[in-house]
Formats: sequence, structure tokens, C-alpha cells
Amino acid sequence: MADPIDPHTTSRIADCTLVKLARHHHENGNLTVLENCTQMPVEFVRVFYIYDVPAGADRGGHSHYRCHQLLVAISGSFDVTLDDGHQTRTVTLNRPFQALHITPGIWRTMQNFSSGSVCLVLASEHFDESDYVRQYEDFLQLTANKRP
Ligand code: T46
Repeated sequence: MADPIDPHTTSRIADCTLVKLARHHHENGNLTVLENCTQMPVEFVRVFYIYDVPAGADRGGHSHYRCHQLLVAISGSFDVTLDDGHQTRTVTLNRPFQALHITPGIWRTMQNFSSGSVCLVLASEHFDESDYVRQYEDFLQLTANKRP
């Protein structure tokens, strides 16, 4: 069987999209459901959340070989900078009904966390350190020869 193509050679920040999640509106508050179904761009197997981020601290600083992720600011706000090795884009997440889909092969950093913010992450893979590229120099090498 042929080796799978490394997504770093094809990843584009344009493929990272904002997904509008449905809201069940009620006068006593809103409710949003995240469920594996056609509404979602990927099936997920893991959920984690990032919270108590000190003022001025950054998170992320890596890319993945296989893992897709959906990020939601379920409280407060933060910025996500996406980098495909050639272009960058920064997206502000500040709505609990908006999810950012990050595809594999994209370097991401998160910064400007507001006080009390919580970043919910849905991941398509179980945790596996070998799925991470954590050195930016390695990422630049992997993305240097982008396929058209
Ligand atoms: C990502 C961004 C958005 C685990 O043991 N299991 C897990 O499922 C995760 C996510 C992390 N860890 C351990 C690994 C590290 O010792 O928790 C520690 C902190 O992880 P990391 O420094 O990777 O955290 P972030 O916030 O920089 O990145 C995380 C995810 O790791 C990453 O996939 O894209 O959130």
C-alpha cells in the first residue's frame, strides 16, 4: 500500500473553516449540542478544555499529522493564529455557537485569552504525542514543498 500523503504538503489555511452551531434559544438561556452527525465536518473521539490561562500566556505552537480539531470559545474569547507554512490567518473565537475546524498540517497558536475564558476542543484522534510536530523549524521543512 502506498504511503499516505503527509497533510503538511497539502494543508491550506483556507480549509480551516468556521462552523456555525445550532442554538436552542430559550428565554432562560441558550443550549448548543455537539454531536457526531452530518452537521460536523469530522467525527471526534476526544474532548478536552483549556482554562485558567494566565494573562499574556500563549498555548499551542504545533501541528498534527492526522488529528482534526474543532475549537469553541465556550466562555470568553481568544485568538487562534493558523499557519500553513506559507500564509497565516488569525481568527478570534468569542461565541459559544461558533467552532473553528483546524485541519491536519496546520500550525496553530492561541493567544489573547480573556479572563475566565474556556477553550473546548473536540479531536478526531486519541492523544498521541507522535502525531505532533512541536518544532517550528521541522514544520517549515515539512511544508516547504507544498503541492499545488
Ligand atoms: C491543540 C491545542 C488546541 C494529554 O495528556 N492528553 C491530551 O489529550 C492533551 C490535549 C494533552 N495532554 C498533555 C500533554 C502535555 O503534557 O497535556 C499537556 C499540555 O498539552 P499541550 O502543551 O499540547 O497543550 P496546548 O494547549 O498547547 O495544545 C492543546 C493540544 O495538545 C493540541 O492538540 O491543538 O490544544
